[in-house]
Amino acid sequence: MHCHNKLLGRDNDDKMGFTVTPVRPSGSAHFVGSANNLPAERGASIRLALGIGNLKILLYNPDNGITQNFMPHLWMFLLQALTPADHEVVLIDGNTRPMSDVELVQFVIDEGIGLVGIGAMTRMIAKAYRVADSLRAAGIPVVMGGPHVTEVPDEALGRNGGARHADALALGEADETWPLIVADAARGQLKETYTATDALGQDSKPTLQDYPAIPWDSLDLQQFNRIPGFVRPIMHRLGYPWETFHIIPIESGRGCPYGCEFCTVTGFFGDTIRFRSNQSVVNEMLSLKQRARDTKGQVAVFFVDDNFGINVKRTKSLLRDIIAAGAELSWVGQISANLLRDEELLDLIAASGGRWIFIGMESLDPANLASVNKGFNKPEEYTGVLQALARRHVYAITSFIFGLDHDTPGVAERTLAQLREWPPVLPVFGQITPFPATPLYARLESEGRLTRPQHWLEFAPFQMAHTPLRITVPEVQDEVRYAWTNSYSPAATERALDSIANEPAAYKISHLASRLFFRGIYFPPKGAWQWLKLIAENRRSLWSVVRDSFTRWHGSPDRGRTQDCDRSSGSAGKSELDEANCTRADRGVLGVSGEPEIGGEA
Ligand code: B12
Ligand code: SF4
Repeated sequence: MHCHNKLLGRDNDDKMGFTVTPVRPSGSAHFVGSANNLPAERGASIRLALGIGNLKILLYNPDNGITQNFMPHLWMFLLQALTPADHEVVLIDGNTRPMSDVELVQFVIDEGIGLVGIGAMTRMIAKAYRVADSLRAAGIPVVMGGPHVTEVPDEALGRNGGARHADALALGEADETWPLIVADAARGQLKETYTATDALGQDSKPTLQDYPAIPWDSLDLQQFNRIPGFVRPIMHRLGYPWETFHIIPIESGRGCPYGCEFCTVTGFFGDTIRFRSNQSVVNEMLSLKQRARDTKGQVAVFFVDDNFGINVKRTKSLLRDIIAAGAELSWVGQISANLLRDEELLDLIAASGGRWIFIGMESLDPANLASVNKGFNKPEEYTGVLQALARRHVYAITSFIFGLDHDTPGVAERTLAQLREWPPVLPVFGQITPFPATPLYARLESEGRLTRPQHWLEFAPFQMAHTPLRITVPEVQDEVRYAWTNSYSPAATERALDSIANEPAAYKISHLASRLFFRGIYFPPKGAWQWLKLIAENRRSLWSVVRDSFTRWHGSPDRGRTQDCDRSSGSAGKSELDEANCTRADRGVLGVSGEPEIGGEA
C-alpha cells in the first residue's frame, strides 16, 4: 500500500519529506460547505475539537468549453485511491457532467464539500481559474495541481500581478503530497505550495513500486460511459447487448529521457523512467475485465505512458505477463516509431490486445525533427513500421505538427501524399504550440517570436501563438484545415475501408467509428442535425460496413489475416503468440474508437 498513513502522522512543519510554504492570508472568509457555514479555519478547528477530522472532497476536471474528452483523467482516480479512508471523495469531469460555475458552486455547497481539488492542462487553465475563482468567492478552499500550475505557479497564486486563483498548489507529482494536503485542509491549515522532496531537500518522485490499487471494479463510472442511451436498444437489436463502453487510463510508468523541445514531459516527470510492477498493472487489468463481465460492458485501456515502449525489454515482459494472466483487453498506447522496429514487440502488442498505437511522427522533414530535438524519429522508417503493425491488425494514430521552423506552404499536401501510401491510419494534425516551461517556449521567447505569450489565458483551438519562420500564421492554419478536411472526407474514409476490404468486419467497424470520431477533433459535430449530415455523407462507407457485418463477418478467405495466421511467428518464435493473434482476428474484437480530442507524445 501507499505510504499515506505514515504521512498523515507527520508534523506539518516536518521538512523531511515535503517543502511547504505557508498560505498568505487570502482576505476572503472561507466556509466549509453549508453544513455548518463557518469560516474554514474556525469550521475546521471546531470539527477537529469535536474529533470530526473527515472532509468531503470534490476532485474536478474542467473542460475548456470547446473541446471534449473521450476518457476520464487518471489523476482523479489516483488521488481518490490515495485519499485516507476517513475522507469522502466525489469526482466530476466537466467534459461529461457540464455545469455552469454557479451550478458547481451550488453543488459544492449542497453536498457539504470542504475542499475542491482542480487539475488542468494548459488548455483548460482559463476555465479552471474561473471555476476556482467562483468557488473561492463562495468561501470554499481550492487546491490546484497538474502540469500547468506546476509550470507557472506564480500565475495561480497571483504572484505575477494578476488575481490569485488557488489557496494551495500541489507542484509536480502529488502521489506523496496529496494525503498531507488533505490532512492540512481538514485542519484548516493549507500551505501555499506542496512539493515532494527527499531528505536532502531535492525534488523526489514516487518510485511507483507501491502504486495504489484503483478499485475499478466498484467505482461509479456512469458519467464516463461512451454508449449513449439511445444507441443501446439499436445495439441490442444488432446482437451487441453492451450496456457500457469505457476507455480507462492506466499508467505503467512515468518519465521520458528524450527531451523533445516542445514537450513538458521530461521537465515534469523527469528523464529517469520509473515503472510499476508488472503484477500491479496485470491486477488492474484483471479487475477491469471482471467489471466488464459483471456489467455486460466493454472496456478498453489507454496506456497513458508517454512512451510505452521506452524500455523494450520491460514492455515485452509486461505484455507477456498480461497474456499469461489472461488479462488481455483492447488497448491503445503511445510508442515512438524508433522503438517499433522490434518484430517480437509487435507480436506481443498484437497478442495482448493492442489495437491502435499513437505515434508522434510530428513531421516528414528530418530538418524539422532535428530542430525540435526529435532527430531520433526517422521518416524513412515510418512506412515499414506501419506495414509491420498493419500485418498484425494493429493500426496507428499518427500525429503531425505544422508550423515547425522548416515548414513551407504545401506541407499538408506533401504529408497527405505520403499518408496515401500507408496502410490506413488515423492522422491528427496541430500547430506547434509553445507550452510554458518547455525549451521551445524559452527559445521562442529569447528570439522574440512569441505573439501570445500567455496564449492559455485566451484559449483558442488550432491557433498559433508565435511567428513561424518560413510560412505565415494564417498559412499554417490553412495547412492544418486542409489536412483535416482531406484526411476525413467521405472519399478518404472510403479509401481507408477499401484498403482493408478483405479484413474481418470488426476491423472495418473500428476504423469507421474511429474515423468519424477523430474527424470531430477538428470539426466537432454540434447537435443531431450535424450528426445526421455526417452520416448521410458517409452513407456508402456505413452501408459497406453494415453489409459486411451480415455477410462477411470473417472477411474474405484470401485476406491478409489468413496469411498472418499461417506465417511463422517472426522473431518471437512463440506459436502461442500467433495463435492469440489469429484468434483475436477471428473473434473480430472491436478496437477503441475515440471522440474529439486525442493528443499525446511519444
Ligand atoms: C492521456 C493524455 C491525454 C489524453 C486526455 C487526457 C486524459 N483523459 O487522460 C488525450 C490523449 C486525449 C490527450 C490530449 C491532449 N493532450 Co495530453 N496527455 C496525456 C498524458 C499522456 C497522460 C496524462 C496522465 O494521465 N498522466 C498520468 C497522471 C497520473 O499524471 P498527471 O495527470 O500529471 O497527474 C499527476 C500530477 O500532475 C498531479 N495532479 C494532476 N492534477 C491534479 C489536481 C490536483 C488537485 C492535485 C492535488 C494534483 C494533481 O497528481 C497526479 C499524480 O502525481 C500526458 C502526459 C503525461 N505523462 O502526463 C499528456 C499531456 C497532459 N497532454 C498534453 C497535451 C498538450 C495534450 C493536447 C493539447 C495535445 C494536442 N495537441 O491535442 C490534447 C488536449 C486535450 C484536451 N482535452 O484538451 C500535455 C499538457 C502540457 C500542458 N502544460 O498542459 C501533456 C503533459 C503531454 C506533453 N506533451 O507535454 N492527452
Ligand atoms: S514527445 Fe514523447 S518522446 Fe518526446 S520527450 Fe515528450 S514524451 Fe518523450
